[in-house]
Amino acid sequence: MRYDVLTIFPEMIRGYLDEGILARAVKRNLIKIGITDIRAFAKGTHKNTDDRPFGGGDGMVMMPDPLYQALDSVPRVGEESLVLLLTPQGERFDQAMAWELSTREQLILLCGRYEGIDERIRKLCVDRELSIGDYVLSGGELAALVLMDAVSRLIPGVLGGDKSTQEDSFEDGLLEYPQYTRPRVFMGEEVPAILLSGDHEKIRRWRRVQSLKRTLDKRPDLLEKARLTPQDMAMLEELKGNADGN
Ligand code: 4HQ
Repeated sequence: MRYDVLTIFPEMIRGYLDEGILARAVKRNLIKIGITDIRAFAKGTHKNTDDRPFGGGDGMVMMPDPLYQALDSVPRVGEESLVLLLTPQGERFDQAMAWELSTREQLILLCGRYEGIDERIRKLCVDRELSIGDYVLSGGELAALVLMDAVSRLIPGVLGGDKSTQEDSFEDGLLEYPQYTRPRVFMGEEVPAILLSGDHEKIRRWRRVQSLKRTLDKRPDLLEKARLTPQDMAMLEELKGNADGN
């Protein structure tokens, strides 16, 4: 996977990518990340990338020319490259979309600032508009980082073992079961005895029940899309029967 991020704040992207899972993935050549400074394509002594909106009103709009030139400067790899714009108006980014995007050869991420970008860039250059959630960010940079993080961990080899990807939250559409590590007693709170039993089949079942309980309790909306076995369904019916099942 190759990502190209277009931004007027390249340091914001670099800072995050210098550490952690993504940095390791870059070192191992599992992903490549190009950062393009939109300001490098701005003209005039002030190198402006934004201007006042036609028709008046508050705020500034990113000018089309620097964005167009910046996009034009990005080398296209393969036939599978996509230009994505991060915007609250986009389709909601979720785990299913992360899987879908992870099969692309190249993702070009356009990060807007201010009130957004000139509409003609959207029309001429953008393949898909994505939103990471219903809130307003100060720019698309954090959204681009969120997307790159979620997509990269689905690329084989980016996480340690391949299995952890599958077992993680959302891969079956359920929330994670509770986790414990040493010590066995912390502030008087004990680790559930079953986890110390060594009975792996019992532990597996306990964890599944915990995942189902949590999802029912905290995010019942997720159950509609979850991948559930007949046993899961039966367990859910039982859990729903309990007044306030804990
Ligand atoms: N933005 N998901 C960029 C967002 C956003 C979101 C606000 C993006 C401002 C200029 N991006 N503009 N939510 O809030 O992706």
